[in-house]
Amino acid sequence: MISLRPNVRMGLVGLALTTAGMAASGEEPALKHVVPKGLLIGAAVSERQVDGRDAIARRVVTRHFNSVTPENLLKWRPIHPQPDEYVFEPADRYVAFGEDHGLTVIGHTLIWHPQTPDWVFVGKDGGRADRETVLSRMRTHIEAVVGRYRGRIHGWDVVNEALNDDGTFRETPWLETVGEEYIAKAFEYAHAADPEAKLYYNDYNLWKPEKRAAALRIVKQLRQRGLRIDGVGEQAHYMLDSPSIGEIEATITALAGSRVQVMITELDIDVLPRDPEMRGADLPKQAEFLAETNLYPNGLPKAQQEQLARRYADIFTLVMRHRDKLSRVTFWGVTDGQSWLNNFPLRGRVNYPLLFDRQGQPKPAFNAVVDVLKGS
Ligand code: 9MR
Repeated sequence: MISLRPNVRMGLVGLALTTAGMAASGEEPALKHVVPKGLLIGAAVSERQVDGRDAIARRVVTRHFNSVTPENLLKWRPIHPQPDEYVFEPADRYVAFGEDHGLTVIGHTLIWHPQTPDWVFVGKDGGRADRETVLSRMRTHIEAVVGRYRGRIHGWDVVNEALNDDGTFRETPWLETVGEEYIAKAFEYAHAADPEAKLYYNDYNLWKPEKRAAALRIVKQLRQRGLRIDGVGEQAHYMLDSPSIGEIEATITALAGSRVQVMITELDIDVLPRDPEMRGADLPKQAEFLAETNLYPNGLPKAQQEQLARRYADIFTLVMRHRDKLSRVTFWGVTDGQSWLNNFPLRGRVNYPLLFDRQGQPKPAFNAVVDVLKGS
């Protein structure tokens, strides 16, 4: 039974949804202790959290989660900015942090279109590099990064966001220079660099049937070539009212039907209006957009707080129903204050997409999730 009681720690909101008998915040149950056995529960972490500058979020991670994904520090640009330059220190600290706290360490991501430096695609003459050059750079990068953490990073998002929503291949420099085979090559090189590592394809909006079908074609084609693929991640950057639970459920069952591990890899719930075309820096009328959509600069009102809690409860009810098909649920961030959604599509909106508030305190949504996980 859900009841309302005043909670001083929820300062901005004033009231917290809580269940009868639930411990006060600070003594709340650890998520990792209430998830079903065999289901990993993770969070994307930043450099600041790993090295302790964001001590609040770091504490939340070590208390509540049993898996971590690096939000940015393993992407190509930060780790391999120049052909002969690798910056491994942040990633070394990330992997050691995961090991020190007994967390299942995930790698994100090897091949993506943003965050890849221009030099990867530039040839000797300054024009587009040819196919062989790009493939050789891809191989060198994957061997260096996957090889360095062999046996320590449990699974890799090998290719990220290769598809458009209509199921066609996204036109990226990878596709232009190598052709569709770039996906297979990335999986081949990753497997060679760490034969024990699990290998995943990761994308968003796989609840859209055309896109999901295309992701399943990727799985099938990799297998037809004898290549390893262990899982598919649905990122799950969701809204309060979309996609529907039915659409998410159809995604889980369809992916599981292809005998891959199904993972929810980047879960968050945007409570602010989105640009329907998902533009970022090129959004027109930015000042107006900011003024009209930054709806809750001083705290999330109670009604929306409850709506967020119900949305999370519905999602975790689904997770529980399909726990035999899901291997991991990872949130994209730890506390509301550091979520990427405060800066997307524009910097400076105040968003509330996660289970922990800006002080690292559990929100009503957290209590709702715990209720579902405990089966109450
Ligand atoms: O949250 C990440 C943000 O800090 C970065 O600026 C951005 C670009 O590298 O990537 C964000 O994470 C993305 C993830 O790597 C892939 N799926 C979408 C995520 C949100 O944009």
